[in-house]
Amino acid sequence: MSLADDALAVLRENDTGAFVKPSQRLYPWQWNWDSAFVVIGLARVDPERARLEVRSLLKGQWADGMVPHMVFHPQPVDYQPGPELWDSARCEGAPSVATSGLIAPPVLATAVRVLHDAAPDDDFLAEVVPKLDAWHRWFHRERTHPESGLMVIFHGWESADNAPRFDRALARIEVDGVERVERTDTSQVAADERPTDLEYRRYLALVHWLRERGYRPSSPAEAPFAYLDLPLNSILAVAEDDLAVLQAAVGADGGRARTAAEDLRTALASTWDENAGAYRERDLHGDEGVTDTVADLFPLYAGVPGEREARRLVDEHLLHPSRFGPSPEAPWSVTTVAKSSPAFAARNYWRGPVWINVNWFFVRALERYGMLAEAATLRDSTLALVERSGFSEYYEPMTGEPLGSRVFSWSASLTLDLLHR
Ligand code: 9WN
Repeated sequence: MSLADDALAVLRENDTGAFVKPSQRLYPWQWNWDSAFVVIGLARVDPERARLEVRSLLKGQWADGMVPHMVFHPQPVDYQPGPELWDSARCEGAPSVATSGLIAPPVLATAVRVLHDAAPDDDFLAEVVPKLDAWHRWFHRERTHPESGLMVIFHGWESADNAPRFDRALARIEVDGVERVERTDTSQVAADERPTDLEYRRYLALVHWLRERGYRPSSPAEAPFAYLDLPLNSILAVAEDDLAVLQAAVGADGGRARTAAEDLRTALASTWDENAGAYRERDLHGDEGVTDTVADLFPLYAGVPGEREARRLVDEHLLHPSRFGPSPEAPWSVTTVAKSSPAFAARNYWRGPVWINVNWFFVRALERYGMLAEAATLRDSTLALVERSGFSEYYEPMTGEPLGSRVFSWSASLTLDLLHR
């Protein structure tokens, strides 16, 4: 069987009929950006199935436009914390299917654009474009930090869970009252590859706080965790570009989305740190700074840097052997934390390992800047990694060893896309 056949077999295996689970047992519900990545992989091989994936995710859309990070389509599965944690039925405007109350980086409009380019379907587009527009409007209404113009996240689960850039913000979260933590993940994956129990207690304390407010804090100042996350903002900028193209395809006005994308790029550009040659994130209750995580490089995906800044980001960070790039001791890149950072942990989740979706974002980023040789090298090494270690959730950068879930949908799905590039 070819790599493409193997990848497709993973998606078939994880398919519940209505949605593709991120992985069979570790993640048995529908997750937002996972499904968007699935759509990207299926766009060329099974567009009809890809359309169903989009429709299933949009069943979780709230009346105010939010498309939550998890949708709990009824099915008998063992996963904690499950729908009871969120209790979405109590919230005004929640859909009939149970969902979480948080969001994920909004990849869906980009996925629908890939699908539309591969297999246009006007009726489908007319159905989903207004929903995507409502979702994007939700961001600007509910999550704008007025001073910077960037979107705020209220939980690490809205971006990269236990990335070291959130450590200080999370350390401030009181965990009183969250004594027992029910979690199924560590019965399936080695505990040292996952967030710690203390981190989980903080995640749950934050969910409890948000749930009491219907997941709508009155302001970022009030929220215990409020963070200007560069990946989410960069992904939204690209999604707005893609939405504008889709709107043009259905004869709708793409003006709002185009302006929003430009405004986000301007806001992202102002976080550039000339000394570091990278972008700065901001914890709204703490410091701002370059975090030594791959987040600092994400504006490249959205086309924010000029040629000179882009070259610095790539040469001094993305591909630099002591930073995020390949080196003789650690040939597998892109690491999620710089290898020169004291926080780098080769096996732990978002604290160092290589993730296929991160590589996919940077292949696109390099292509966007015309750095085609660099893009091809990263693409080829990413495909070599899955060829050697399977469609794992993440990988050890020194050995390429598979970590986390071993049959992970977005790794399979984005492999299908990378094979086409
Ligand atoms: C919590 C499903 C999801 C991804 C996230 C990833 C992880 C869950 C977890 O798995 O999050 O939502 O258990 O940590 O961080 O990006 O969508 O694959």
